[in-house]
Amino acid sequence: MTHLVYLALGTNLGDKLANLRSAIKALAPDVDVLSESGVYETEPWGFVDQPAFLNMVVRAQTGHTPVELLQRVKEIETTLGRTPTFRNGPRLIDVDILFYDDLALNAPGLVIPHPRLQERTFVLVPLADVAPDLVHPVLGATIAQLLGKMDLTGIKLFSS
Ligand code: PH2
Ligand code: MG
Ligand code: MG
Repeated sequence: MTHLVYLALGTNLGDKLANLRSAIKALAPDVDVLSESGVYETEPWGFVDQPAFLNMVVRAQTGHTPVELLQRVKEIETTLGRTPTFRNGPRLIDVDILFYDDLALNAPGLVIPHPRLQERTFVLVPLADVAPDLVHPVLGATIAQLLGKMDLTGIKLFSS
């Protein structure tokens, strides 16, 4: 049984583009990437006094359950060299599960869809590259509709 998932990637330390590439490479064979958004340079959100981020989104397939997928992405973050900081603080690599089929899950340590994606242009803009017509299973709006309400200052295409 394969499942369609969307993952958000973010990095603001070290060689950011290389961090994104390494994370995507490390997803195989557990997660089969079907398409990639552009890479966006984004102003830090939440805690502003830190370097700019690079953000992107991938659309992918996996045979893993949501919890297995979370364990796998956490392992990848650690293998790539992520060390604990603080909430919204700088990170070498962050891989977040945005959607898993049209599942709505609220488990300790794992909420799907990602509970804050609709507030974040650094997620919505790249997500709209790969899935503008995807309907958010809880909010009932498409990604393009969610993005339509947002102020797009502080985000620019870095590489497509
Ligand atoms: N991630 C955060 C907090 N703030 N800001 C930007 N621009 N991009 C991110 O990926 C990001 C952030 C926590 O995960
Ligand atoms: Mg995150
Ligand atoms: Mg995370």
